[in-house]
Amino acid sequence: MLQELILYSAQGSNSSERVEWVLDYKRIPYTRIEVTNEALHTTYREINPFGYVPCLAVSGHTLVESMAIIEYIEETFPKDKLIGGSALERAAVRSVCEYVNASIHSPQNRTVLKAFRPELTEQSKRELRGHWIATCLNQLMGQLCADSPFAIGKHFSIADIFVASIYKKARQHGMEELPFYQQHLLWLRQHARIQAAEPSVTPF
Ligand SMILES: N[C@@H](CCC(=O)N[C@@H](CS)C(=O)NCC(=O)O)C(=O)O
Repeated sequence: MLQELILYSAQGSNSSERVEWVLDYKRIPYTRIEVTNEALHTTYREINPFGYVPCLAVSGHTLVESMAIIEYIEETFPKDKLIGGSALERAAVRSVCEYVNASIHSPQNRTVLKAFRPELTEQSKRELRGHWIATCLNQLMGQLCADSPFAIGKHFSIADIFVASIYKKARQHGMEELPFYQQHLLWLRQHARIQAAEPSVTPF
């Protein structure tokens, strides 16, 4: 029997967007619950004590951390692989995702900036976040799209999802277009199935 999946998500959440893109690409049914900003700091703590989205509830378990959630989805719904190819290629996919998740996304997280740079205005925080993402993306560029217009190897993978989502986040923070990443995003959108699964409603 198909297990019921409940995804706790939030509009504008980069980490949640990754998981939604994976679930929708694989056409896995799930119930999406929008966690409000207020709930993030109050009632939602009972579901995820870290106070972060996304969180996936499955068979009485709650899974946190987008990378762990996506690995779980990939293992339990192996059709339409998103971490495929040789062991080396899979390692390369995971490296890109970890770089985006741990090195790009985490330091510019709202909670982190609030703790370390409480003096900044909202506008300065946005600029700092956008600038940080763009700087890191420029460093990452040399490792991407070596064998095809997809981020790693010749097929769509979670590396494409992580990269495209964080690039859109930089644009939302006001960063100018980065031609390499814009081209990558447009390439993904040329594939009907990938585009149909893209959760973002942003114009970028
Ligand atoms: N490494 C975590 C990051 C999760 C995370 O940072 N979530 C953000 C939204 S993208 C969040 O819930 N922030 C709540 C807050 O800052 O109060 C993951 O990949 O799931």
